[in-house]
Amino acid sequence: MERAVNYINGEWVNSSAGTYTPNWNPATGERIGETIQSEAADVQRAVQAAFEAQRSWRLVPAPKRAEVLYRVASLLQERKESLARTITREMGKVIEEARGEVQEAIDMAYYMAGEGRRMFGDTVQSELPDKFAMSLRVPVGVVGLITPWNFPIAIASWKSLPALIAGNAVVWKPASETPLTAEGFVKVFEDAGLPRGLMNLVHGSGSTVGSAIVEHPGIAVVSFTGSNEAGRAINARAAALLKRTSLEMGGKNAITVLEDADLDLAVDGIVWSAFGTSGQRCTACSRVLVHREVQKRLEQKLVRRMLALKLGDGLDPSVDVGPVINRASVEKISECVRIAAEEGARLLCGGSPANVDGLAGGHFFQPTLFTDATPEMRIAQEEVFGPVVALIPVGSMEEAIEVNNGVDFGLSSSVYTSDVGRVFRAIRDFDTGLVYINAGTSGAEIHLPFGGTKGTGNGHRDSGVAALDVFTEWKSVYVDYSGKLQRAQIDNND
Ligand code: UN1
Repeated sequence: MERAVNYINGEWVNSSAGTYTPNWNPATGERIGETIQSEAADVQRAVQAAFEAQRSWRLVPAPKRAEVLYRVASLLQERKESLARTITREMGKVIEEARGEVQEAIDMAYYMAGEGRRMFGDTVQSELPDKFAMSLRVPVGVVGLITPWNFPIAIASWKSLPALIAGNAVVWKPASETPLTAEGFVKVFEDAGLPRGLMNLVHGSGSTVGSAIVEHPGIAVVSFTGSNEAGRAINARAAALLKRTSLEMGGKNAITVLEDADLDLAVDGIVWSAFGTSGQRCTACSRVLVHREVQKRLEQKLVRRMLALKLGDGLDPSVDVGPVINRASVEKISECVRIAAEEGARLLCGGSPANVDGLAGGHFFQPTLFTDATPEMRIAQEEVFGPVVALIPVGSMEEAIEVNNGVDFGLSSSVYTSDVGRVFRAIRDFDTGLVYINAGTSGAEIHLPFGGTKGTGNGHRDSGVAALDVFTEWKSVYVDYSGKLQRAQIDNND
């Protein structure tokens, strides 16, 4: 049995509580191992170590910090297969997607290593003669990262790598469902020679460890991806402490399929975005806004494709859709389906928990399709986080834009059309942080900012160069070489 412990100041250590919780494989129901549960005192130790380590790390030139990140990238590459298998065992996504997720972290490591030789500031003209003005990025100090189980390595990489290249130290609380994946990720930093104390891992619950991270005065910034309730609570508490937070939360992402769309291409995009990772992505498509003229044809094509999807253990390469994370998730999805039917959406496919031969202990849900949903139904408004999609008929591009934007979230949207004018209208009018044209709602690339509007977040972005904005402060510098007192905003000839 594998036991996951904390990593503080370069050492694998037990917590002060010394209690453990079990960790399960969602495809088989088997117990994988157990995870140490920590307390505020463990967070305190991690922050202390991070604080000490950051004092030297901030003085290391960023191109030198980058050398560690290049080694992180190549070790991730070497360990890609074993890390991917750990992801699949712990959270269930199919192995091909798990490999893709590790690739995201590899890409992020190379990208942020490259940032070590840029990290641009600005030199600007002073309004006074013989005076030089510039602005530069400086690290914030110690950052707290709280990450989810659905992308246990990719999301951790979006946050930790920009934090480190910018000269910060990290205290990380990974999701309780994916402790061994977190351990594997941290071992990469250890083996890459990251100085001790810069990357600290503290396992435990959100209410204990997460809260301690948010509360700790030594943590300057908290970057969180996860549920809306947790994100809002973090935001409220951090605001009272004048602490910066970067929050990425839910989505209710729609794919619009207009009457001039390539329907087969649209079906490919819907199936990938709605059922990839069993719908457990914040970028998952859970609404399809279909033009009435093509509704019937799209329904038929979708159902045909969905019935061919194979459910099972993600480690089996012939499986298309893995389990959902746990029993409670199966129950929550069942409840969403029940409410959708009660509110009048018409079930076309799936709709129930699934049994997979030989995997009696697994948590599976059939890929599920509703049609004739209306925009105000709960199935069209609330995030499901499972393999469920609702078709909403629309009569025009204008109506699609309105419905697309008529939800509390603003992460991702997509349109399938062959009309270039509609393409640019979608780019202009979809009010989401990500917009896709003739592609599904998922599949963001790491060198572009990732995040959303409205209830999805609080205006910050993960990944892309925008991530540096989360983990740095701007310092504005003026060098006066005139040899006399020059006063800005005042006429110095007076
Ligand atoms: C998430 O679901 O939290 O764009 C992240 C995508 C992936 C990342 C998803 N690259 O779907």
